[in-house]
Amino acid sequence: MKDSKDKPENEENKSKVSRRGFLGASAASAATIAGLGFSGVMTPTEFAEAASKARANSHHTVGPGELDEYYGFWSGGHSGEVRIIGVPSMRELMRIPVFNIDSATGWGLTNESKLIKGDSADILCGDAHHPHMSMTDGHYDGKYVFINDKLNTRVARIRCDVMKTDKMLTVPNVQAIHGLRVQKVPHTKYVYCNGEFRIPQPNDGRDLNDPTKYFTMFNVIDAESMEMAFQVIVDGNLDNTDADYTGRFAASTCYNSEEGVTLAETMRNERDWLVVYDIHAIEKAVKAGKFTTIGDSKVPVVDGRKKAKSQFTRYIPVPKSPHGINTSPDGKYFVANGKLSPTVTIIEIDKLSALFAGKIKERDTVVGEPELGLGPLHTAFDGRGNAYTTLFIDSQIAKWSVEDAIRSYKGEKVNYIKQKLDVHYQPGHNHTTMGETRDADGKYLISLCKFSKDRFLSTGPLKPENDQLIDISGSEMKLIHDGPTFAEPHDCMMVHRSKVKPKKIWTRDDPIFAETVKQAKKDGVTLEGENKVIRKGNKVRVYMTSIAPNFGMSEFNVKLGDEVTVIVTNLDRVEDVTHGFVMTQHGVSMEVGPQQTSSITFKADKPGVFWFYCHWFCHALHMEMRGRMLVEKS
Ligand code: RUQ
Ligand code: CUA
Repeated sequence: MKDSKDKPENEENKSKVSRRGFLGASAASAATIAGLGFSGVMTPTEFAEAASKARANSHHTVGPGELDEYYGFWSGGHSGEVRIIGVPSMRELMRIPVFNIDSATGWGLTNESKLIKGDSADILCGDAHHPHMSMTDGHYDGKYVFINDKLNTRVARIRCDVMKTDKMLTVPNVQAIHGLRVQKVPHTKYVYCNGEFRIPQPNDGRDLNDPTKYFTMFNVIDAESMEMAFQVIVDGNLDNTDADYTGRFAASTCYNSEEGVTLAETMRNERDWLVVYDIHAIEKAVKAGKFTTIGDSKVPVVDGRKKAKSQFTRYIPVPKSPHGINTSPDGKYFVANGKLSPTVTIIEIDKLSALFAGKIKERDTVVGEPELGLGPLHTAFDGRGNAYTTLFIDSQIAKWSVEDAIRSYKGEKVNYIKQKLDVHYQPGHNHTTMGETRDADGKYLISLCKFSKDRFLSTGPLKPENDQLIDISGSEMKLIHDGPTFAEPHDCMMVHRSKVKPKKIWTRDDPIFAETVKQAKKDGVTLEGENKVIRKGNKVRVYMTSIAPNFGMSEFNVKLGDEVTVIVTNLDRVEDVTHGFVMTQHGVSMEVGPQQTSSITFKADKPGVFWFYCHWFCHALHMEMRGRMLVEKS
């Protein structure tokens, strides 16, 4: 490439020069191509052929019809959903609507989904951040993925056998659930999640302008029942959280130790905290009835504030507005990421019992504080002793050795930084394959970059984010894929495909539609074959079956003003033959998978003929899969 200074400063040029890493990338592909035996100058066609050969030879390529090695569960951020991404192909395999509404599946519209959403059924948006899978003895067990909704203070659960949301809980007495992780050992009995914002308690109009009375809490949810187990009052604002590998401790990063309300107020202190919770001590107190409650809520609350001097918490000072907290897969360390400090803080988990016993001081648990670069946000591990920390401001990932950082803290002269890799741009979370479990396998690292700037064709003022895939299997990190994504993958987790076993078709006794089946029984309808209209006053229930390419009913009559519920049971047993049911002009749309029952309720608010049809392409006669609703004037 010619020196850009020789050329006029046109747009094209400017953008090339601004693309940091461009030269590096060209050099790398040139080297690969050279390895294929080309020499001298290539024609553009030769170059393209060589480049595609180089791609095909790479072991990261997943060809058409081949399967990925990992399931990735991606947060959809303020789109409110969760996405399943195949790794390493980075193909989007599925979207799981959670806190959003979804036109294709009818999530948020069907009776089954409204029942699952419960008290928040009429909330149509959400801000999903942290998807994490349940574990048994520190290994992923393929059962559930949990995810928070910061916006409406909810936690949802996805059942991995059907890849659908099956539970949702609004967490009481707190505002904005942010960090979320699961208990790793002995199994995921609890989901841990942080209430971020401090509010009056109860938040019923009292103490509006007296922030000294505000507080927030650490929240513990029973993973199986998805009901609150207990809450812990804390100082400051909780950010992220993680759990240890003994089952006894969890920890949250905590900023705003100043307990200020404005930005300037919250930035004064040089150090904030890592709050460590002794889950066993809290469980014991709750069992013994030593707790309070807030307002109308019955959830047990214990006081873990500093001034309470309890056995429930310890506050370890760490610099400065720490953000991510990550447990190393060997179970030895918590790593708190400094955000406004160029450091991360390594805390030895083995020392926590002594801290809780009062034998050592808070800072005595700190065994390392390596300086990595500007804006450290999150750290991931490869299971070989290396850590990878995102540097938001530097737009880099720093690879460093945990043990070397600890030796350096003791005064030895060692260079703990192994490599810094440019990413594009401003990374937030990063994650390694299996890296949050004992099975960290050090194959791939994902950098979830908040800005893509010039990496893709422009999509106007709103640009995609950029999820970059990095090969970490060798001694150096290698960037291998740019992946544009819609708002906003905060966080993800990658689990080996051997751990996840989805069903091929629904089973008729699935709890997701159990209530609908119960109602049918009350109505005396056999869902597996009967087509019937049942009227009670102005409430009409229309039961119909579907087998490609027919609905069990080609027409039904209702009266103007009726409340109509359509219940469709898909009798097909063939994998991948999903039907849909939509009613024209009524905002009615839902998925009906093989052997699934789905139902939806709407008002027949205009007289006339309305065609319903199947909107999920199912058969050569899919277009013909339809019928009429006749709405009589009265
Ligand atoms: S946070 S960019 Cu919502 Cu997970 Cu760190
Ligand atoms: Cu059934 Cu399309």
